[in-house]
Amino acid sequence: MSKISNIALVGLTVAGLALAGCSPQNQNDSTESKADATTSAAEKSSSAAAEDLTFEDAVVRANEDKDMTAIFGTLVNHSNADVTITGFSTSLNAKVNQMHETVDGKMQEMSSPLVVKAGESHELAPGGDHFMLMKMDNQIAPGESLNLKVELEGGEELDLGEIQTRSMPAGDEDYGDMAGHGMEGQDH
Ligand SMILES: [Cu+2]
Repeated sequence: MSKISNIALVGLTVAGLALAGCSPQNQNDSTESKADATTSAAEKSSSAAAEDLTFEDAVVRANEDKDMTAIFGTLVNHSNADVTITGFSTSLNAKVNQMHETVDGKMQEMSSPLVVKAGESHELAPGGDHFMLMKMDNQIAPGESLNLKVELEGGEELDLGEIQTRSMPAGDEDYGDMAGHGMEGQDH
């Protein structure tokens, strides 16, 4: 007796699952629903990517001479896959945007893309790695902000949002050497 009721219960459960699994598929039979499903899938994947990488404690160094400034903060990879950053751009439209590393106290362009390992973070700080902006059209004053986008390996662009400008003490970074380095190979 109990064996029969168990089988009946299993049969009901399977029927219930099959019904649940079927209903979205039935909607996809109409062309309109299919387009909706495709759109929401695309939105879902792009918003997931945006949440994978965040930029914490981000700050732009205020600079009044328009020659150069830098962006600092902590890149945090929330995903379980490495994120490779190959470049960046900002709403400030600097003529030169470079990812810099500091070697022996001197800034230079990174020799390889910046990899933020899965589940880890990477700090951009004065005296260390940073995003360098050079030859800006406009100065940026404290309190102003810019929008930062990073380019990922494979060509995808990720919007990291608005970053506030702040006055930061000079001297924690060797801008003097950088001025020479940054202008190398450029008409100036
Ligand atoms: Cu630099």
